[in-house]
Amino acid sequence: MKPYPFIPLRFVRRSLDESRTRAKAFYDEMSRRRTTRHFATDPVPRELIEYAIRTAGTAPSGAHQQPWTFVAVSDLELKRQIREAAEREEHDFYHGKAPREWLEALLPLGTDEHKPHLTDAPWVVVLFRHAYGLDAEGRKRTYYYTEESCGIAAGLFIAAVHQMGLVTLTHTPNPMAFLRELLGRPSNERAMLVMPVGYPAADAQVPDIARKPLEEIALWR
Ligand code: IYR
Repeated sequence: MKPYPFIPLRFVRRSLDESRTRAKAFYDEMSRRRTTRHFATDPVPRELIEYAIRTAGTAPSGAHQQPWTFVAVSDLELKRQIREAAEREEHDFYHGKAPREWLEALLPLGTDEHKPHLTDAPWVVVLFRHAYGLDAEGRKRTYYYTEESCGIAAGLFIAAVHQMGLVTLTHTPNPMAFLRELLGRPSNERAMLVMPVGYPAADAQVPDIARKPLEEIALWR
């Protein structure tokens, strides 16, 4: 492949004061983000979902291969099909397939096989990871660090959703191969995360949990 042409970096150098203010404001905003399983059915305009996906698409990726597709589902019938298939898989997960240790780890969060958020939320966004590339002739092209790249993109998506005043939930049906079929995606794509997006229900609840403080997650050498 040919080298890309290089262009000057557009960069705004901020004063330290401004950086401090922005750093704190962004952290304060992100620290208010919570994952809830209780969604309102209130509609959300597609424009907002487009911005969240655009933001996700700004993620850095291995060799700039951008190995992601976001399928945004608002069609109620399709959401019903996703929910039905997910609940079937989850039922098996919670009733026999999951190792005891895994179920014990989930116990405090109170999750189960019922996934009403998949039909309550106005949007269900499914992130597909491209395990490899496919060119126009159907030849495979190796992609690099696709898990990391899609993980970063998902993080930016979640931040964007929060920033615009909506909530999302990272749902991982297990297994999730049914999504590729249901959403008609090609053989190189693997469903990675299902993210309902919308407003929280008026009576939405969240577990009373705390995040690890800085001292526990950072080391300075
Ligand atoms: N996929 C299941 C189980 C589950 C697993 C983890 I790790 C979670 O943090 C939460 C749920 C489900 O979505 O219920």
